[in-house]
Amino acid sequence: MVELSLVMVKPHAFDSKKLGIIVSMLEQNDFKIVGLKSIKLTTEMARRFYFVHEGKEFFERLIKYMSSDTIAAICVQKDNCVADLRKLVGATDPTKAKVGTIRRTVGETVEANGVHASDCIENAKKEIRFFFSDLELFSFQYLDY
Ligand code: IDP
Ligand code: MG
Repeated sequence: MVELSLVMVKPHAFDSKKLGIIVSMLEQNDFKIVGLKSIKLTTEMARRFYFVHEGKEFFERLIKYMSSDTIAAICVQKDNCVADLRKLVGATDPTKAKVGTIRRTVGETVEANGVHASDCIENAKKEIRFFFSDLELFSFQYLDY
């Protein structure tokens, strides 16, 4: 089934010019880029995006980090997109991510692990809506709400 998912290029990866490598890896693995923008998150936006982690030990550091500099939001489309993207992105800790995954390639630490990827279809829809309007996505019909 055709699905959409959301990739976020984290601040250190964007700042160290890894956007191109990340987009290349996505395209080489059959993900179609259907929306792309770069913005700087406010702390309030970062809190909203990561609200499921509120209360965890790393939450405040994560919010500070994610709102510290420019990020890129990328909406991708593919069959089985959400699960395939998580596979291509790899484990949260880049040192544990398999060779050939995005996090193993561009990640530095657990926090600065290069990219975020949606973890399920429902969250993908919410996260895409967080960043993009219909007009900014040429495949918005797959969001079905
Ligand atoms: P995920 O990004 O692989 O889905 P989550 O558990 O959803 O991993 O955590 C969200 C983000 O929070 C991670 O990508 C990572 O940057 C950060 N994070 C998760 N666990 C830790 C930790 O133990 N220490 C520091 N940062 C963490
Ligand atoms: Mg997650």
